[in-house]
Amino acid sequence: MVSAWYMDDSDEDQRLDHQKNPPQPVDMKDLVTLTGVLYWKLNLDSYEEDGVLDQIKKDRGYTYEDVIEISPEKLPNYEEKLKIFFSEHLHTDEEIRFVLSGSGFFDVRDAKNDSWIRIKVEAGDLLVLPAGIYHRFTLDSLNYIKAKRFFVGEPVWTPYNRPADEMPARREYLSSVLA
Ligand code: KMT
Repeated sequence: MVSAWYMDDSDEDQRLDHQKNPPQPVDMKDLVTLTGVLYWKLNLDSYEEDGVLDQIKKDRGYTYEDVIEISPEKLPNYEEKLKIFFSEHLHTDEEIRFVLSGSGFFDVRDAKNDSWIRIKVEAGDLLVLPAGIYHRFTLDSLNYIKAKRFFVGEPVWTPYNRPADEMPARREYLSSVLA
């Protein structure tokens, strides 16, 4: 099950949970209001036939898909890629990930107060990060994730590292979440 919490400020290993003391959980219902992030839990045994994923793809116009597998053995330039994933950035399009196995953390900024919210994803979790949201990704201490990636049309993976406050995607994101 996906869960989310406000992160502590420690510089310890990015793969640790980084819960505050005491923990400050974020309800998934509140996550959409605070950040615009969307979340579905899919059934891994039936998602190919049960129509739930097909409907989401249809509703949101996802026409492209591939699979990314991240582990020291599977991903070329693993260390370099992980550094890029964990640098705070935004994209001009949604980032859509459906976790098939393994786990990891998507960190997103609370749009109002700029605090980090850590979202733990596991197998069956489908997450949509809106265009223009500042975010980053890390593996957890299990060091493995496999996920489907979706896109509307030809994929553009370009990250724009923070600061990117003047980009239209950023401005549009803020005005939709803070409205
Ligand atoms: C990205 O763009 O940050 C990634 O593709 C890494 C996360 S995929 C589980």
